[in-house]
Amino acid sequence: MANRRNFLHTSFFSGLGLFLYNKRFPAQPFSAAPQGQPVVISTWDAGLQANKAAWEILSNAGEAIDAVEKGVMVTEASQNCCVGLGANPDRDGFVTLDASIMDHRFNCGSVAFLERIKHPVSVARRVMEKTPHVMLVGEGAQQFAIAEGFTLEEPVLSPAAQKAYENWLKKSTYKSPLINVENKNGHGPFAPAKLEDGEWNHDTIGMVAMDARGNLSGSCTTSGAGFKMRGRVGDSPIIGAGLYVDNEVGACTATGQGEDVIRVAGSHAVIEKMRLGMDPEGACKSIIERIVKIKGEKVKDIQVAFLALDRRGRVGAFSIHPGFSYALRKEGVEALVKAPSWFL
Ligand code: SD4
Repeated sequence: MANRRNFLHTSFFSGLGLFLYNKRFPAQPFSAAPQGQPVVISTWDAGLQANKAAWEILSNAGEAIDAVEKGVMVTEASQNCCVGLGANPDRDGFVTLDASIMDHRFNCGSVAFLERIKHPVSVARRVMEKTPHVMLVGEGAQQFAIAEGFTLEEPVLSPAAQKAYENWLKKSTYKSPLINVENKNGHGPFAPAKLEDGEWNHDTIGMVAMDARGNLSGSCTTSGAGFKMRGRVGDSPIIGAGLYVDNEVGACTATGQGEDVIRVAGSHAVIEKMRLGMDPEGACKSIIERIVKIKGEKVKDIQVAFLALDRRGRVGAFSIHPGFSYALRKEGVEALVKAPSWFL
């Protein structure tokens, strides 16, 4: 039973505990960036539409975590491009989806090899918010989604994905396809001409944003590399590879050949460069150079791009090959920006 002496004893030590706790974990461990200037960036042309949805939230004093979820949901629901249930299938014809999300407090969630769910990014958010885990995969992720009220849907390939798959089946060459590279006619990633020839293979949206409070968040969602082996998982759902957020420093997302992003823990590596003082473009460039060095001759066969935002609201990107563009939205600006690249 508690008596006064015990109470004093307890309160003294719990007071001391609080003091020590506060010393070790300062009251504001997640310091905010300059306030009032929201910004959102996302990969590829599809980012323009996605940014619109994100901007609705950011420009109304909403939170970055809501913006990056709602933003990429637009792309997931779209039948016109290559993310979500209408996207390129694996080599056996199954659409399998990967997604991740991360907020300004190192909370993160992801799903991989998820089938028949329209909005994998929202399942990733539920993993983050409702489970003690970071990542759920395959059947388990699907079971969790159903338990959370998501409904199972049959994938309906977009006409472009259907055609690309049929073309691919003619040769069925199983090697990692060259992805996300501008074709010689200068078509962008969603140009039908490129999709129709079955070579084009772009399947991801990554988004990072800062809200009016100066908090950062990010999301990434994909059907992965088209015509991949069944069960293959790329960088997009791997925290630190396809996505990373550190509110003290910045946020980064990746697109392109996932295996080569994972190899260097790409998005985390970019953040660490920014922590050392590099601006976002310089940091993205330096990790692209690391990949170029690792890959040697083979670098001509892969595309990787990083897109980053720092806590001051500066943005930057860099890719291996030309052709990577990102969508930018902030007060008074709505643009598709062509990123610099290692090959000219
Ligand atoms: C993956 N990084 O699964 C993704 C693919 C991608 O545009 O970005 N496609 O490897």
